[in-house]
Order: sequence, then C-alpha cells, then structure tokens
Amino acid sequence: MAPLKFAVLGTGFWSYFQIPAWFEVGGVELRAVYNRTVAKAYKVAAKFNIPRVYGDVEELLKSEELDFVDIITEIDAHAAFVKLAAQYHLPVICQKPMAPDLQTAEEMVAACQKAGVPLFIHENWRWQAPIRLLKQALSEGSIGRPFRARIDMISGFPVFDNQPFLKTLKHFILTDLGSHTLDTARFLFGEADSLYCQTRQVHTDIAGEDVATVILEMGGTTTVTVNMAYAGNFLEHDNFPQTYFFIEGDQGSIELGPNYWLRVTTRVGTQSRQVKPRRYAWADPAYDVVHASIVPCNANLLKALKGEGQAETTGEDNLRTVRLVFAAYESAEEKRVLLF
Ligand code: 89Y
Repeated sequence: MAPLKFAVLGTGFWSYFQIPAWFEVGGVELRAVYNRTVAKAYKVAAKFNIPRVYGDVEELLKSEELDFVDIITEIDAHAAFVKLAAQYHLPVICQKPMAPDLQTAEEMVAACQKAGVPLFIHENWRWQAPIRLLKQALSEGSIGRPFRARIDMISGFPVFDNQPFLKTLKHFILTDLGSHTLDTARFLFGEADSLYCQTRQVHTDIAGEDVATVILEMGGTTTVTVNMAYAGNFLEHDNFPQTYFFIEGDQGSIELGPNYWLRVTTRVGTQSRQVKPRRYAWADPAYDVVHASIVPCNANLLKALKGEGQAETTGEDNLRTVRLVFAAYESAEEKRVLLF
C-alpha cells in the first residue's frame, strides 16, 4: 500500500514529538504543515524536511492531496479545524482534549458522522508500555475481580514551562491530565456508573484548578479513585510523568510503582518486573514514557485509517471520556455525586 499522505495542523510543543513518532511508525508521508504563526511552521518544516508550509488552513486543504490530517493545535482551534476537515471529506485525528466543553465535542463528533468522515482522538496515555502490561496482568485474572483501584498522577514538575498556555486555562488539570487518567481508568475498569469530584487551586498565578480528586464506580464493580496534582510542590517520588496504580482484587493485588515496577501479588507471592518504556532519540527524556506512547497510539490510528483494524480512541469513544471530565467539574461545583 502506498504511504498515506497527511498534513499536520499546529506546530507547537507536541508537534516536535508527534511528527517523529509518525516517522517511527512509517507508512505515511508528511506533505505539509500549518501554523497560525507561520514562522513556527517553517521551523518545524526545516527540522523534519516537510515540503510545504501554510499560514492558512483552507489554502492547505484546497491545495494538498491528502489522506488525513493530524490536528496538534491548542484546544480552542480543534472544533473549527475538525469541521473543516469534515467539509473536505478528510479523515481527521485531533489531539486530546477534544474540546473546551462537552457540547463542542459532541458537535465535532456529529459533524464527522454527518460527513461520513472518520474522527480519531490522539489519546496516548493508555498506550504507555507499563499501562499496557498492567492491563494484561489485570485481564489474565490472577488477582480475581478488581473491587478497588487507586490511580495517582501527582507531580511538582513545572508543566507550564513547556506549555505556558496551560496557565491560562480556566479548566486546567481535569481537561489536560484528567482526559488522560480518566480515559485510562475507562480502559482498565470499564464505563463509569457514578462520579464525585473535588478540585483545588494551589498555584496562585494560574486560571484553573491544579489539583483534582475523582471517585468513580466503574464497570459496576470497582471503586476507582483518581488523584491528580500539579501543585508545583516537592515530592519524594516525583517521577513525572509516571502514573502510579494500586489495584485490589478478591484474589490479589497489582501495583505499578515508581520507575515502572509492576508487582502482581497472589497466593503464591509477589512477581515483580520492570517495564521500562522504549527511549527514542527524538523524545524529551523528561517526558519519556509519554513520548514513547505516541508511537503505538499513532500505529493504532494508522491501522484504522488504512482499514486494517479498529482504532481504540475514536471520536465516539473519547466522547465518553470528555463526558467524565465535564461531569467532574459539575460534581465539584455542585458538591454532589453524579449518576450515569
Ligand atoms: O499536556 C499533558 C500531556 O498530554 O501529557 C503531560 C502534559 O504535558 C502535562 O499534563
């Protein structure tokens, strides 16, 4: 099969990793890049040998013959660009979080459904190597029925240094990180039956919340607590961006702890193994496990684009994650449990 031709819309921080991750997967040809500040697009084009650069999305869509587009812009541009791609009948990948609110996300999914255009969400967290292995250990059933789980993504890492716009988000940690952790919770434990959330703002120079605690009942069987914080404080085991898990089942327990140690404890004892992510030369070591996860995420989406398999994170599927994110804000604001 000929390589699929695509364009990247948005050349900020994440494009420096999503583009080489595409080259890692192979089977694609990056024809053009767009960025509102076109000088930034030229920089990325020069770095990755991309033939054409645009400062106008419609001009790009009119001029290029493409098989899909990959949107890596900031959140506020997602809806307009997804709808444009749908208008041009182009399959589209959109960076998480899908939209700044639930209604916009629903409109994006509906627009693509109406146009008969596939919409995929670039949601990479669930593709982290240690999390895939954790899922496998859970599915193998040795710990029995999981009745409770804790997911901790707590770090003092200065996330605003590389992504300054995060400071301006009125809805910060639940959209930025909750999109990932709640999606991962769905991946591991199924759909949510209820949700309760509390949020806090520790930084005084940002617009949104930087701490969130979400308690869910999932899959009808599991109580899941998701602890998130980017409070800029100091923590002994601060290994950004590693997520820690502790899962209790009626026959044992599973832990994914610091430095990717996966421990499965059953009647016969504890089996430990270290599941280090692959290190790529193009990745920023400070984001190792996340940057490495972009490769299998892209590979999964590419299979679907080629008609060779199902994508895990379709627009329709990710809408369920988006619903949880905004349900969490509603719960925190109204101080009540939401039932689904
Ligand atoms: O934006 C976020 C992401 O997708 O991964 C980590 C992050 O950079 C900060 O939460």
